[in-house]
Amino acid sequence: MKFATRLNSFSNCSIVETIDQIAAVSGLTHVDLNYPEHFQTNSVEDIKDALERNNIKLNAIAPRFRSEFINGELGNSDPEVARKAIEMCKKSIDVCRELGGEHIIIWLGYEGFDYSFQINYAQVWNQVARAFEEICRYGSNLKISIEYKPFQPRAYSFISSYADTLLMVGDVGAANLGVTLDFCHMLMKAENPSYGLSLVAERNKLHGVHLNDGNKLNDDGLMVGSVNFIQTLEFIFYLKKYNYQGVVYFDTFPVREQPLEELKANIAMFDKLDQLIDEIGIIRIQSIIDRNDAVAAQAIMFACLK
Ligand SMILES: [Mn+2]
Repeated sequence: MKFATRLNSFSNCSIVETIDQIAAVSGLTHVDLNYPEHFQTNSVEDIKDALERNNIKLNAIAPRFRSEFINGELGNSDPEVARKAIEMCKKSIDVCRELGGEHIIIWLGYEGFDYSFQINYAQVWNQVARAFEEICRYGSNLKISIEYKPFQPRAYSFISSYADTLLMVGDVGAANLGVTLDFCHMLMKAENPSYGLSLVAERNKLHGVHLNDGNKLNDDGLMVGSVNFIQTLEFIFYLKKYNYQGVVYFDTFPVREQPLEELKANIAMFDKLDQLIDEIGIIRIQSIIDRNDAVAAQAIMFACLK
């Protein structure tokens, strides 16, 4: 499996120093970078050198929209601000190409609303769809994906679930547009993560995975498998079943934890669950699912506890 991790927890050093540090962790193969925030102190060239000398690949660039977009990004009612948001996505595409990456992950944190009667839903939907169309055309040789989140920082995110994300992907109709699923965001929406994964993967639209854990209503960013063990096991089962070839990015927030140790724990937990699935047997697990018997399904949990 290909692994990447969130870099913002390594806040006491530059991005180049962070890349040098995480490269020492066995199993870490990729990095994701935020644009423009990760390019403030190190140039694209510096980062390229750091990736090459550490034999680490760039996976994705994630545009990060700052406070000038506080009232919305691609769907902003001010055409100048909406244009700036598109241009930032295009600039992310340029940087991604320069660094040999293959993926742009767009989280529209400010796209949403807090009050009834605040926005024109249909108009904003069409504006956002047209913007994605333009971005996908510009980045036609890259995967472009939408990372949804149900709320935070807005009371209601405009794209908030796997269902409305798939609806947007369908309305845009670009072959390179897909979905990045964030496990915590799915829990916040009270989704069962594997159900969403299955619907997205069946349509060949699973571009990215952010793995982490949490206590449902907040984007906790806790270590993989630390809270929702069986749902994480099921999620990894479906990643294997659909032969997911993308990167698993640990979107966790070690605030008090030593970030390198936390990264190692995430990789170790993923590998352990992956191994448990193989030991129990993909065919046996599938045969249990096909019986549609909840009591029989507990055998999977028992097998993990052996
Ligand atoms: Mn995420």
